Amino acid sequence: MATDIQVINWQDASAAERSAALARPVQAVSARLQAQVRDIIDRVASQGDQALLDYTAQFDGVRLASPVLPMATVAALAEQASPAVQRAIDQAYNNIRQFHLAQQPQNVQVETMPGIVCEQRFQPLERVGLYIPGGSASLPSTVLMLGIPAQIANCQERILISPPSAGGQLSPAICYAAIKCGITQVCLGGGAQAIAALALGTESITKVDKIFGPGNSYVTEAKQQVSQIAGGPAIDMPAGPSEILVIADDSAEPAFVAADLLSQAEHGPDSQVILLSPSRTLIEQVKVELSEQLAALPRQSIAQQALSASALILTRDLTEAVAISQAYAPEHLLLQFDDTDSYLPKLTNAGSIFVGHYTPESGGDYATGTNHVLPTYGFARNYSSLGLLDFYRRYTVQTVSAQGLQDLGQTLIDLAAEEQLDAHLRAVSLRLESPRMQADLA
Ligand code: HSO
Ligand code: ZN
Repeated sequence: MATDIQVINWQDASAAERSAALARPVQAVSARLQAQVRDIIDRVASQGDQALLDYTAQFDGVRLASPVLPMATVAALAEQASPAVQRAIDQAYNNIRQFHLAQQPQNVQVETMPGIVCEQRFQPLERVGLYIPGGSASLPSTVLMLGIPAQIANCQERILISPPSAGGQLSPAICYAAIKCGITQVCLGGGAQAIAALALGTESITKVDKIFGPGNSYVTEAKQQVSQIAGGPAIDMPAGPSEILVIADDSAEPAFVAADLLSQAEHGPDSQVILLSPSRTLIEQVKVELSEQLAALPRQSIAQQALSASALILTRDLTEAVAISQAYAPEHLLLQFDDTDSYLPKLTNAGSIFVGHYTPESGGDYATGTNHVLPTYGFARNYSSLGLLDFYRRYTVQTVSAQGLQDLGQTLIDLAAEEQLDAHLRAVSLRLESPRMQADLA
C-alpha cells in the first residue's frame, strides 16, 4: 500500500523546505468552534445535568436518565473484563504505581538567617476531574495514567468522565481500571459538555479543582475556556495531536522502526511521525516496511493521512539528527542505535524518551511505568510530562522571630522606601520600635 510520506535529504533542503518538513499540522481553532464551545459551557452553567444529558443525546446518541454511573454498576461491569485484560491492567497498574510512588514530593524547610524559617509544603488537590476520551478508540490505559497519580496523591475526590457507549455504559476495561484506581465518581459525558460539567459542577457532578486528560479539539478548547473563568479549574497542559520522532542508524531493524512510526500514526489523521537517520539504506527499507505494514492495519486510512504530513529525513550523522530533534521537541522520542549513552545527555527536549531497539513506544503508552500524558506540539520545550506532582499544589510558609526581624528589618525598610510603599515600611518599623518586640528581645 503506497504511502505519501516524504523523503528529505537535510543537506540539500533549503531553509524553507526544512521548516516545512518539521512544521506541525495546523491546529485551526475556528471562531465558530470557539463560539460553539462557549454556548455549550453557558448551557451547562445554567441548566446543569439537563444540559449535559441533552448534549449526550445529541452528540453520543444515548438518552441517559442520569449522568452518573453508580459505583455498583462500575464494579459489576469491571468483573466482565476478560482475564487477559484484567491481568494486563494489573501489571500495568503495578509498574505505573511503582514509578509514580517514587515521585513523592518532599516538603522543605530552610533557616535562611537565624530566626527566619522558610518552608515549601505540598498539598494534594482536593477534587480532580479525569477526562477519558471515547470516540474511535476507548483508552483504559489513560484511566491508569490519570487515576494512579491521583490515587497516590490521595486527592479526596477523583471524578472520571467519559462518553457512554451505545448501551449507556462504559467498557468493562475502563471500569476495571477505574476500580483499581479508587475512582470516587464515574460520570458519563464527552466533549466540551463533559469539561463544562467538571469545571462548573452540576446537580450530580462535583465541581473540580483541576481537569486532566486528552481529547479532541472541542475538549481542548473547552479546557482552555474554563481555565480562564474566575475561580475556574486549573488544567493539566495544552494539548495537540500526538507525534513521534525516531532517530535510527544502520543498526536499527527497519520493521521495528516502521511499526513504531505507525503506532503513533494510527492515533489520528493529524498525528505526525518523523524518522531521522544518517543511513540512506535504512530510510529506503523503512519506507518499504511502512507500505507493507500499513496494508495490514485496521486503522489504515487514519495512519495513511498522518503519514502524508510526515517525513523520513536523511541527516549527515547522528549529531545532526540530535540537533534537529532538539529543535522539534517531540512528544515521543525513540533512539534506535547502539551508542545511545553518548547522545542521551544531549537529548532533553522530549516528552518521553524510549532508549534502544527493544523499547517500543507502546511500552510507555501502556505499561513500563512512565506516564503517557505528555506535552505535544513543541510544548516539550517548556512543559513537563505528567507526573505525581501535577496532583499537588505547593505553597510556602515563613516564620520570623523577634531576633530575625531585628536583623532583617533594615533590609525590608530600605526596599520598601525604594519602592515608595510606606505601609510596607511601617509594617516593619512599627514592630521594630514596639515595646513588645523590645521586651521580647531583652
Ligand atoms: N500514544 C498516546 C497514548 C496511548 N496510546 C494510549 C495508546 N493508548 C499518547 O500520545
Ligand atoms: Zn499510543
